[in-house]
Amino acid sequence: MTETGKKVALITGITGQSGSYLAELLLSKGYQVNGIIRRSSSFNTARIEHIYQDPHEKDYRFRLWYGDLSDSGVLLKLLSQIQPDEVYNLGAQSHVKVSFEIPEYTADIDAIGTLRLLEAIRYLKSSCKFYQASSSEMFGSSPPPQNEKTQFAPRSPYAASKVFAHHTTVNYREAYGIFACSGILMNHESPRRGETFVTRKITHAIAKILNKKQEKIYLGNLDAKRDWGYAPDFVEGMWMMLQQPQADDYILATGEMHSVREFLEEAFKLVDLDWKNYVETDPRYFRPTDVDELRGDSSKAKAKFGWQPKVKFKDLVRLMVIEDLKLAGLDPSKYGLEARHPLTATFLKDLP
Ligand code: NAP
Ligand code: F7E
Repeated sequence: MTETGKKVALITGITGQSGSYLAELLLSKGYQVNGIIRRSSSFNTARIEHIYQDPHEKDYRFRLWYGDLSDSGVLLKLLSQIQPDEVYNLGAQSHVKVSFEIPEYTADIDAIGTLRLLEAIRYLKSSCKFYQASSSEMFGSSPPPQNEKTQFAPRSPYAASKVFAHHTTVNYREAYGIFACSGILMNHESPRRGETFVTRKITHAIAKILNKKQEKIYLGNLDAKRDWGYAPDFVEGMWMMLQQPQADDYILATGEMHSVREFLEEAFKLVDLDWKNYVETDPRYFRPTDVDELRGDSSKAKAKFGWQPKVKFKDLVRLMVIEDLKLAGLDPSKYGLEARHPLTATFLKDLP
């Protein structure tokens, strides 16, 4: 708590898709939000520029600190300096395909990075609550529907690292009484999704195709099926987990499953194009092992704290296409689409 009674949050991965929405959500709830960012030779803060605040202000509501999940010393220092009430560990090398190319780095950040943070919390005897960004990728080859009891069967260095981080989170809860929750989240997307993840790659390409700046889109496995939800819905679930009387692990999911091919069909149809004329497969986008089917069962989160996603597949595709058209300077109404989808997140309208 700050002297003026604000709850204090610390977010790793604040520059990422979910970190940026979570920061907005916490600000709208009156938190002081602190985020760890990596030093980079060019700016990587585009997703949080709209909430940036001059660091010289007293009783600030938003501040960024340099750090890295590979650096135990800085994690210890920041935890003891910031004294957070809630820590959200969203930082990760989050790209599954890339994890096959840089497996050791992925494990260092996604697995050992989580251990470093939990160990710093334990060492400092901090009473903060801890959220771990676990992933449905951990289920790998276990068939759907996946729930909290489904066996983990990871199919990538990314997934194996997240399994380690999940078990470490549970262990630190049991061994040291830390209020540590593992949120096992199915894929969540948004207009802020990185452009190399398949949903955004498609909606981004559609805008470029319409602008005649791209002719084809090259993809890998079109048969993979995912449970795609909307990132702002999911960050609300993260926060809700930490407000419960006891720490626990929860799945967040929409319960719907669609293939990459279905995503293509739905997205191209919105701008009156046939996806088959624009898509080619390129072996470089296939993974040595992929996850075939993910469809989550989030009935525990619904029963315990009433979490339910507001945005399902069709609305998600539509709002991502609309936002990418706008970003490319195109008018969505030319395609019969509204200028802003009614379900697009607006956490900041309540900013105190
Ligand atoms: P994202 O957009 O890729 O963001 C990842 C964040 O982690 C970025 O802020 C990145 O910083 C930061 N990061 C990377 N390496 C780091 C390091 N060495 N030290 C500190 N921070 C580092 O991912 P996201 O989609 O927001 O996902 C957030 C978290 O949820 C991740 O842990 C991801 O694995 C997990 N997750 C995501 C999904 C999903 O579908 N989105 C589902 C389940 C779980 P830079 O900006 O500097 O790169
Ligand atoms: O792939 C197939 C690909 O990279 C989805 C991360 O946020 O969600 C994400 O991981 C599917 C896979 O997401 C391309 O093979 C086809 O089967 O968008 P993606 P992901 O691997 O599911 C989980 C839950 C996380 O935790 C991760 O952090 O789409 N696919 N063609 C392709 N995928 C990509 N990226 N690019 C293609 O060209």
